[in-house]
Amino acid sequence: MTAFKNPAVLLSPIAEAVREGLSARPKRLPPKLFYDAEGSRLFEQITETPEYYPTRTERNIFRSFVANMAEQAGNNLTLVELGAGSARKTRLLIEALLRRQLRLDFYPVDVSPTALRDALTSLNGDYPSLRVAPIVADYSHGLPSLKDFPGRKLTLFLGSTIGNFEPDEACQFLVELRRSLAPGDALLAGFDMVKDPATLHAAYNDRQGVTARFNKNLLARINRELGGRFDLDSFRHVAFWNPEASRIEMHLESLREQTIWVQDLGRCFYFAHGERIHTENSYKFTAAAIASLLESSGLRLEKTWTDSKGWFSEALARVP
Ligand code: SAH
Ligand code: AVI
Repeated sequence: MTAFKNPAVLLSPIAEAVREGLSARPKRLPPKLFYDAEGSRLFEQITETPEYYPTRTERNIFRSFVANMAEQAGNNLTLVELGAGSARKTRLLIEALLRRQLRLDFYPVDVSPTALRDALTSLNGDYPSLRVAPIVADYSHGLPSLKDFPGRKLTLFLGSTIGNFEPDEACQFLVELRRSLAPGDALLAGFDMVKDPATLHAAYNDRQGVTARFNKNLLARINRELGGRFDLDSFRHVAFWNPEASRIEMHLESLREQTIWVQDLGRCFYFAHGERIHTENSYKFTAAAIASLLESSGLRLEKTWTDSKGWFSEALARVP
């Protein structure tokens, strides 16, 4: 009998998504592919640009209301954070919870090991009664079974990352989240609000070009991981507000007609001059849209907090 051996070279986990997305019409790539080590680094840099207001605004909401948020969330909580990234803002909530309970377990979940390493290094050691247990996982492929984690859960989904789902996917995701939690558990989610188009446009077209580099890193990642031959200078970053769909759209536009070879996929992809790859939607919300999304997912909206300009909102919802 011939013994079966696993092949020594595994195809990168992004291969199927890239093959499928670049074969689609119009071409698309899922935004979760942004976050390799370089993408996570660039995202952190975006949050520091003067134009990208969401992170700063959400942090200010936390600074103003975190004690009230912690009180509303409940007692003796276990903290889970989806798409935690470097978890910088989460510190404020961790400190507020640790003022109310003796110890805290924190499970940051992220597809990016680099981001989680960052979270772990920045938190560990600072809080003796905090235990951090990072989980590398893709939350769009089934959530970790949160019911198995001890205690009453507070799940965080910050930064308006929920806005990177299509509306039906966001609802489905929340239904799945509700089912993976127990009655009485809570969700604290951040939502970026609809605002004047110039502010929205600037946030995704920063003057230093960090968002453009973040977007183009998708092509660089295909080059690194799949032996792609993309010339980054022959694509341009395109981001605009689509008022009908209430979303910012990001695309990469081919500046000439070209055919790109991707070694590990064993094929090339044709681009017409001006053809775009749709790389991200970032939906923006109204108070009514937040209430309707949470309620149609079977969650009970308890309280919202916002900044003085109404640019960003934090919503606490509970599993009935
Ligand atoms: N919550 C942080 C980071 C937001 S950036 C903040 O508010 O600043 C979005 C984060 O979600 C990234 O760290 C990215 O790696 C992660 N992410 C995106 N799609 C994901 C997926 N499908 N599964 C798990 N993590 C994902
Ligand atoms: C993570 N997510 C909510 C960000 C957003 O604003 O949609 C990702 C991002 N894309 C471009 N800039 C930031």
